[in-house]
Amino acid sequence: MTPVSEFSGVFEITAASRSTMQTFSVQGHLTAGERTVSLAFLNDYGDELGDRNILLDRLTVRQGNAVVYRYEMENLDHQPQCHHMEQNAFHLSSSGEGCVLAVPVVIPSDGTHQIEIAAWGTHAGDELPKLSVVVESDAENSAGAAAIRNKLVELHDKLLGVQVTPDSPDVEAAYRLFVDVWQRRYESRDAWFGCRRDGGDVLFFEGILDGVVVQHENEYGDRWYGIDWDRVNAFMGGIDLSDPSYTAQTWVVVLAAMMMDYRYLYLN
Ligand SMILES: [Ca+2]
Ligand SMILES: [Ca+2]
Repeated sequence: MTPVSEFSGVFEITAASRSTMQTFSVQGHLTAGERTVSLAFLNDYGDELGDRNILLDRLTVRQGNAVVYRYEMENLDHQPQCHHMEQNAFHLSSSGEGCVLAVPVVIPSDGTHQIEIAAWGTHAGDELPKLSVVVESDAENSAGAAAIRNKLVELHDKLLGVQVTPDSPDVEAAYRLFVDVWQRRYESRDAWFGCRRDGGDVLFFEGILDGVVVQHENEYGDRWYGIDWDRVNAFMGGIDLSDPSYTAQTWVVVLAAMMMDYRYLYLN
């Protein structure tokens, strides 16, 4: 859930050719105006036997039985590092953060809408290609904004011991921080952000993975500590670290800010 998300879905694509193309749909309430459908390929993979990719043919918006908007995906203007056009489709070949596609859609009138994506994939490895579809509006009135405010109300109760409402000043301030952090992360999506485990913080895995800090000793009796990278890499390889909408990283910052609040530090 991001500050702008309305409704969403994640789909596994079994179709492996244009002739067996599938249609995936999400449905929810939208108000009139220009909205965005954000599409992400969650699990790129490749080996000597093949390459996992997603091919997006078209996006259709329906209101009831009427088609109110249609977009051919090959017309999408996008940075070329993670795609090319093929078979009248947008060939999404990698899962990097910069590869999340923002497709503009025009919603003519308020009401329940169905967003349909016609797609197929190329298969490799032991998972099917996964497509994330998020319909987005704005950070003021979206369903995502309301859900984040409700979660902040709950956190104020749990962490700070205060009773607040979704529109009280405390929640407003925390929500503004959430939006600022999320926006900044979103705008810097192509930049590389390292993490502490690569910087040699030997206590990074404390409480997460036991015994990964190993003591070494040379023939002169000098001792030093290192990390058992085989175990660490096996552990990290089993974790899904994808955060295509940047919400996990944003919550980390917002939670850290709340835990520096005097009411968390001194009153509980
Ligand atoms: Ca097409
Ligand atoms: Ca690929």
